[in-house]
Amino acid sequence: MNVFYSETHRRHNPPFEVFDGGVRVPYLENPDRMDRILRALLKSNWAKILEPLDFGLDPILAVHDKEYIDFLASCWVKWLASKPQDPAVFLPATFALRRHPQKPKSLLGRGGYYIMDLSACIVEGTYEAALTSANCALSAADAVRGGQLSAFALCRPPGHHAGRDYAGGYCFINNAAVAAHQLSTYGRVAVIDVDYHCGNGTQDIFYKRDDVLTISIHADPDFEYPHYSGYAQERGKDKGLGFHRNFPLPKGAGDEAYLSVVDRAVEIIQRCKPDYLVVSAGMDIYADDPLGTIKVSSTGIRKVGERIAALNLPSVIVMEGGYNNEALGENIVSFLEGFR
Ligand code: OKP
Ligand code: ZN
Repeated sequence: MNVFYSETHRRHNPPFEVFDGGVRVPYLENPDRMDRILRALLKSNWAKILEPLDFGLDPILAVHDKEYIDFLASCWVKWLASKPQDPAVFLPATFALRRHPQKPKSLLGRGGYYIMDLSACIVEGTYEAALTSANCALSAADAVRGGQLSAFALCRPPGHHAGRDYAGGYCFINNAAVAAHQLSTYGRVAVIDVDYHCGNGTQDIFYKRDDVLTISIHADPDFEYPHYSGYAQERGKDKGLGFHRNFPLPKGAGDEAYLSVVDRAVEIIQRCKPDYLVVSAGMDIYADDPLGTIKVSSTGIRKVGERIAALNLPSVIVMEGGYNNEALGENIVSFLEGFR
């Protein structure tokens, strides 16, 4: 299986994120995650690691707002120029309520407009890393478009929380959405998101579209991040009505509960008869994940991969979350086994 990966992700390495209550903790979405995954892939003997191609900004601007991307591109230089007391990371301390339409021009005003939370820290290399991450997804889409049955985009930073014009939850550019939109120019696409957290950005981006079916299985947002989307009654809008599904799960859901929801999602995808599949593969459903509360075992993760792979669709698998670094490599390799 072709795996698209670049070392550029290392340029995005924030020294901390801020948890509830204002506590600074070491950044969970760290470069070591990729090292663990690479090590496991190399051991597997079937992964072919390739550099992504550069697809330029057009496919990114097809799903993201131009002013938002400009903000990501210019944020760091403006932040340093503003002579902040602690320049370590750019993080706003105010957040816009989008029901008010104002978009201020100041850097911190824009930050609070475009950033959803205190885990989407911007540092010097964030933009470059996010662009390269999206290029990994586009390269995988290109491989699948070119006739490969599957390809893995080893993306970092992840993407599924990023919407058309916002960053959040370690995500800046929505890699899966960029790939899905690209593939939608050739046929119908389904996106299945098995990250522990709701893929709110992907949901938002395709919410009014009937050519990209989106499904997310995740912890109930009533208690879990991202809190404001991912409820079962959200099913798309206008022409897109019926083309989005959420499957919220309670704390403690195990293999059996999780797999039965995967089966339902697989049926919905089959009924839609897509030409391509994009999988947002977050491994934080794992029982011992430090952010997760649902309890899928490593064997369960393998079965999730197998059941999705059984759709037998040309598939782009995109790396999302997963924070138990010890187990991350083996979990994603087990997940991918079904697809090769
Ligand atoms: C990204 B991905 C809550 C802190 C939440 C953001 C989590 C982002 C997860 N106490 N921090 O979906 O794995
Ligand atoms: Zn997650």
